[in-house]
Amino acid sequence: MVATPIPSLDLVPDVLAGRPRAIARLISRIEAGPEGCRAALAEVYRHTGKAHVVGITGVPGSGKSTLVRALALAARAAEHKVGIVAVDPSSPFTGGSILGDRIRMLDLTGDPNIFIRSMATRGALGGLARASLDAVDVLDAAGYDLVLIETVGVGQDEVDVVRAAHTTVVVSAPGLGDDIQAIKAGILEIADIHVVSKSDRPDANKTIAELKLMLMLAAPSTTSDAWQVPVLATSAAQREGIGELLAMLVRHRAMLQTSGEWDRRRQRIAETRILKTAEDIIRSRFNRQRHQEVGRLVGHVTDRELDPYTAALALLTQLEGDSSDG
Ligand SMILES: Nc1nc2c(ncn2[C@@H]2O[C@H](COP(=O)(O)OP(=O)(O)OP(=O)(O)O)[C@@H](O)[C@H]2O)c(=O)[nH]1
Ligand SMILES: [Mg+2]
Repeated sequence: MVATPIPSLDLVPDVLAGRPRAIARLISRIEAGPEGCRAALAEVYRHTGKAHVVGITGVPGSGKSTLVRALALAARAAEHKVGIVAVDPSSPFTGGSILGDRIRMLDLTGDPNIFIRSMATRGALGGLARASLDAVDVLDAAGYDLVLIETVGVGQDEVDVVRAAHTTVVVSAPGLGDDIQAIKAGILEIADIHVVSKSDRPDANKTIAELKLMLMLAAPSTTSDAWQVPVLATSAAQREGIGELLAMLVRHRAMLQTSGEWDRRRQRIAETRILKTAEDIIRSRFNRQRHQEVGRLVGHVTDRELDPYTAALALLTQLEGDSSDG
């Protein structure tokens, strides 16, 4: 007999009490797939909505992980409980720094008021956005009042994840090429706060000037009456600008709340959550279905008895009929 694992729902009281082991376990189950923990997640969700969720994005190597770590330490010193969800890119092109991230983040562990989790994909397509945002829920419900999500600013899924935050920070860095990388990545306009990291480097001033110029040119879409998107210079290496960034996050949250934008963002986030979860359910149903149904259709399409379009519709019709679980 194999020992039966604790049902996910039974982990929830310990999660709500902020016990790191239970939090880590529940997040591992979320990563493995939502099937076994839907009741637990529903219960967790009822206890969310208290944390300030901050998305931190930027191109690979822009200094996000280092910044997140410095920011977490500063927030910790200011009596915050800080949760960190680092979204490991599933793309084989950007997977190289994962180990480095884990090493750099090591010195934060052991502090019960900082919880760090790197989300890994299961090698399956998609699902990372859903799992990451579910993990944010767990940390929120567990009492982490500041939750930082690090994602690389490449790929729709990653961008959707940071947009499911109350405040979005876009990190640019000197020394990564001539252009402002955020423009190329298409993430310039999602920023509530711009950070130019590695300000200890001599070429940082050029990056700051270029970014400010770009923002001026783009002014109508990037500023509102209530909020002028600031450009902050930080150096995680020299511990400079980190306190200012933390203060700016607090200011942004206050602005959201006084302007009414907070509620609009919460609605936008709720919408993203529904859509990402639905996508995930459809994708996993589809993948299951594929194995059962697609083999039969492959034969017909190979033999030219069916065209791919008709076969695809047949597959989808079959999928719709199988909507009892997921
Ligand atoms: N000079 C200087 N270098 C920094 C600073 N912060 C980060 N770096 C360096 O920049 C490189 C990338 O830093 P990371 O924090 O891993 O960047 P990242 O954006 O998380 O990278 P990915 O996760 O791969 O996208 C590392 O070699 C860091 O040592 C800083 O404040 N000053
Ligand atoms: Mg990183």
